[in-house]
Amino acid sequence: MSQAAPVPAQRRPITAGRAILLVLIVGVLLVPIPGFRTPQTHNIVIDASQFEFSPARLTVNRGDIVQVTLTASDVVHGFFLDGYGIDFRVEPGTSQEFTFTADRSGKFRYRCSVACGALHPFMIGELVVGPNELVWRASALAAVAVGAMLLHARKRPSA
Ligand SMILES: [Cu+2]
Repeated sequence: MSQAAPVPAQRRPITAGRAILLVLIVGVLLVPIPGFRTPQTHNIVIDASQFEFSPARLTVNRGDIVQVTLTASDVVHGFFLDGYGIDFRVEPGTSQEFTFTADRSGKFRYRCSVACGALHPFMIGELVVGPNELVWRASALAAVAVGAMLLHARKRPSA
């Protein structure tokens, strides 16, 4: 009887698939994503007038610090930001400054909170808080993982 040769400790060969997976993971973790930086500070002047805010749309990333200088160019106006509980009032010719951290992703309306005339209910703006870089990287990593699992499952011979 011949003894079976001992099976050598398995060395996992680096296959092309594994190499590609490794490159993808490193890429997802390290490649800079255009448009994303560490949290920024935005200095924004918002002018309120009958019956609009200027600008009427703000776009920031989650985690950014937003420093607002609110001015009113005709009558008394207010600035109420949904979801953030921010409400300020500004007299014409003066300014009101406030700062907040955009710590919630999504779209939030800001509206005038002082009855300033006939079209006051339509005095609305929008704050868009995009997801931050960490969310994008985590999503991309999850996508790579799912892709790798699907490929692996496909390669396996069915029992
Ligand atoms: Cu108003």
